[in-house]
Amino acid sequence: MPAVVIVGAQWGDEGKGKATDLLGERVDYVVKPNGGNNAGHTVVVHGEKFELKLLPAGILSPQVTPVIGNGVVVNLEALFEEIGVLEARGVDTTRLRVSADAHVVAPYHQTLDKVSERFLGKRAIGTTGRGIGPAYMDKVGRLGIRVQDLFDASILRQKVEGALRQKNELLVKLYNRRAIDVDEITEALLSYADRLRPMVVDTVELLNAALDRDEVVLMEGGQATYLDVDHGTYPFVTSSNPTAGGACTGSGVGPTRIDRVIGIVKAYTTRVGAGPFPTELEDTWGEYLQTTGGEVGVNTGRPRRCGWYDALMIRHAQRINGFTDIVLTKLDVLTGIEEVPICVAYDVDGVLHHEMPMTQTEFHHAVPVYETLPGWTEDLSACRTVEDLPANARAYVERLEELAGCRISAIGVGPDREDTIAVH
Ligand code: 2SA
Ligand code: GDP
Ligand code: MG
Repeated sequence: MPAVVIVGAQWGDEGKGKATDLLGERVDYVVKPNGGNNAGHTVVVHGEKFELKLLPAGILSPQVTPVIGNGVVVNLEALFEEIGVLEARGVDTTRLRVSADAHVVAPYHQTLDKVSERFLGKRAIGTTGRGIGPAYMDKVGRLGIRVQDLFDASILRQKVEGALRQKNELLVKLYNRRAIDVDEITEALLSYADRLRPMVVDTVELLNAALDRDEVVLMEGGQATYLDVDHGTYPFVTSSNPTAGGACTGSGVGPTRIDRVIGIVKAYTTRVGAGPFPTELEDTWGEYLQTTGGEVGVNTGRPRRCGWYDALMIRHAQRINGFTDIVLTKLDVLTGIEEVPICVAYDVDGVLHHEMPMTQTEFHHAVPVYETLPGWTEDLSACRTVEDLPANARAYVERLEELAGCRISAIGVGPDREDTIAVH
């Protein structure tokens, strides 16, 4: 079996971590192709809760080799902290492999993330403050520091000097901050070199050789489709490509080797940070979904904004990513709601849209048009087949499948690995 890609279809936190962990039993490599420690997954294994940020969810499956791909931006302090926490809980992390081409998030990236958000005022993106945007800006601007640079002290110093020349101008003159010292940063980065060395390999070769041996490589996109810098709700996006195409560039696995793209779709919608959100509920229903769904950011502890399911977004995500199938998560959270609304169109200044509008202005003005389906009151957590689901829950799933134009191959009915229905 070949390469499989997992993509979030909404604004993140759809349950990608659980889906990856679930598939982990049948895969050999789990690759993180984009993002950094702005991600956050909660994975529950036999009742034990693990919170992962930078590490791919595959780290929890002993037979899986977890890989940090070239498209990731790595905060080394965060990496070793996370490794330390997992090791203390008995998880073996020695299988971890890191691409020599991945970029490093330096302390000044975090400083710049925070000051630039403050500078934006009301127009702030609501970033995670982890320095992700500035690290990707340096990558594209050819001022980045790569993991391999840590193994050549003189090159590293030159690169840090080059990056700081520009940044110190910005920090001192524009943001009224003190200049950052080249030696201090160089030494700080070099202090990780020895620990990092054994993990660093040519991951492109590693992954393609595994595929040549018919091993299974799972690529797990961080964040989600509508946080994609190209396809998301720009500028309220992250600075990488979490969509299926980004999994190829972020791992060095060619598109012809991928034969399954799984869209992870929550049975309702959530978003952390600023930006438009047509089906957002700013009433007691919003609070209900937030509380019942436990919708709090893993990484920053921010409460997630909540709203009803948006069928236009999922159909558009299906186009961008070419999903072969969808994993629907958190269906159990909707239990007890008498009538479940599904957004099937937008009213944009009096004009009805049945597909995602072309411009951001229209999306900002979109007022959801709902159809409602009868709800269910039965507890879903023990359901293991589609037939176990109450008829109304089944009808809701079937309607979502129809609106998405894509097969739903699994349904989440609880946070644990076991709380899943495989659809045959
Ligand atoms: P950034 O920090 O530059 O990537 O922020 C830019 C936007 O991307 C959003 N973003 C996220 N949205 C949902 N979940 C994310 N990760 C954490 C999690 C969230 C947390 O998985 O639980 O703990 O807050 C994530 N990472 C980035 C962010 O909110 C901005 O809108
Ligand atoms: P990710 O960023 O996409 O991996 O998602 P997060 O881990 O940030 O958020 C998803 C949350 O939903 C986590 O707390 C999961 O444990 C939980 N979860 C995943 N699938 C289900 C499900 O089917 N039902 C319920 N109730 N919780 C789920
Ligand atoms: Mg998350």
